[in-house]
Amino acid sequence: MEQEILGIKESALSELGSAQTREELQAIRVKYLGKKGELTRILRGMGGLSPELRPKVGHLANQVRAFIEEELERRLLVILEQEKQQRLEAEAIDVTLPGRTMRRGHKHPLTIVLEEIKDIFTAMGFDIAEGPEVEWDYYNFEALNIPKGHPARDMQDSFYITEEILLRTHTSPVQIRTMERMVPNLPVRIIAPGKVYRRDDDATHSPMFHQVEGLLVDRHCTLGDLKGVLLTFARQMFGEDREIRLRPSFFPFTEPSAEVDISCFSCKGEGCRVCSGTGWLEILGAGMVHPKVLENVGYNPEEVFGFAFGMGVERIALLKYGINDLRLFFENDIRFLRQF
Ligand code: 2U9
Repeated sequence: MEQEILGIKESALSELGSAQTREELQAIRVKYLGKKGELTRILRGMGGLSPELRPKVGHLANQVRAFIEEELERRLLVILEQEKQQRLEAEAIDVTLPGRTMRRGHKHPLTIVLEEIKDIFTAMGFDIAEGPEVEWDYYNFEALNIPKGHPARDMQDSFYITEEILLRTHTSPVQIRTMERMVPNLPVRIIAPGKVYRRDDDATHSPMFHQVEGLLVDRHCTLGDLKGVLLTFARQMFGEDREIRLRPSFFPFTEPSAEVDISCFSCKGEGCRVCSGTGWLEILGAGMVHPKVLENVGYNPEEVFGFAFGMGVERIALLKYGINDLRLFFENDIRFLRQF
């Protein structure tokens, strides 16, 4: 029996030596020390031994049991250490790998153009004025000499919140509000940049777009001053060799009114695809502020004169970058935006 116990010790020891996982260790524990394990079987069978042999064999069996338990514990520590090493190797950080470069963001093309426009006019002494995008019908239409029944007020053209409140269709109400605040102080010299809303949606119209409108009101102020300001703008924005021309037009809030063209920057006025062969590109509208508008805010139109102009930022950006569909500005396709 002693030989058998020593044999169990030997085979347990050799199995432990080759065990690689915690599961294998557990199987060994069950095989030798479990309820039906080999050593347990021997301890149970000791009843058949003579009283002289029993303590000796019992002592040996207990020694072997303790020995196997110790070896199991020792082997477990080795396996745990191996597992830890494997985990560390799997998660290892290779400090020699090149870093992942972070792509740097940049301004949206409309922001770039808007900031350029603002810079040009603030350099000429204009202040920047802002106002609400949800506006009273009075500020958006009535004060601007656009009476009830005017086609611009049609539900088809504007987004109405109530009968008296709508999304502003231009930034002109900002100029009305500014003049109301300033009267009788002069000069008023502001640009009003911002979002405006109209019921339009195609390749060259978006229901939301950006305008910059300008207004100068003073005691001495002529169409010549307007032309000088717009020529300065056209040259700084589209090149020093630009010319401008004014064509008669109509707006309810200016009189006289004009559409303003710049000489084509692509063909220098010769006529090409960009300017449809005309040599000119329409970039804004302008005029002398209508006497009714000056009167509405409390100036005396006999003593005070003003000029105003308005442009669509998207249109300026389309021309400047040679883009043919304004919806590209709002789709936020990174492949498009990345190019600016
Ligand atoms: C006040 C008085 C007059 C602003 C003006 C235009 C002409 C004009 C269009 C350009 C393209 C609108 O975005 S667009 O569709 N604007 O042609 N705007 S004069 O006149 C004003 C503004 C405020 C108190």
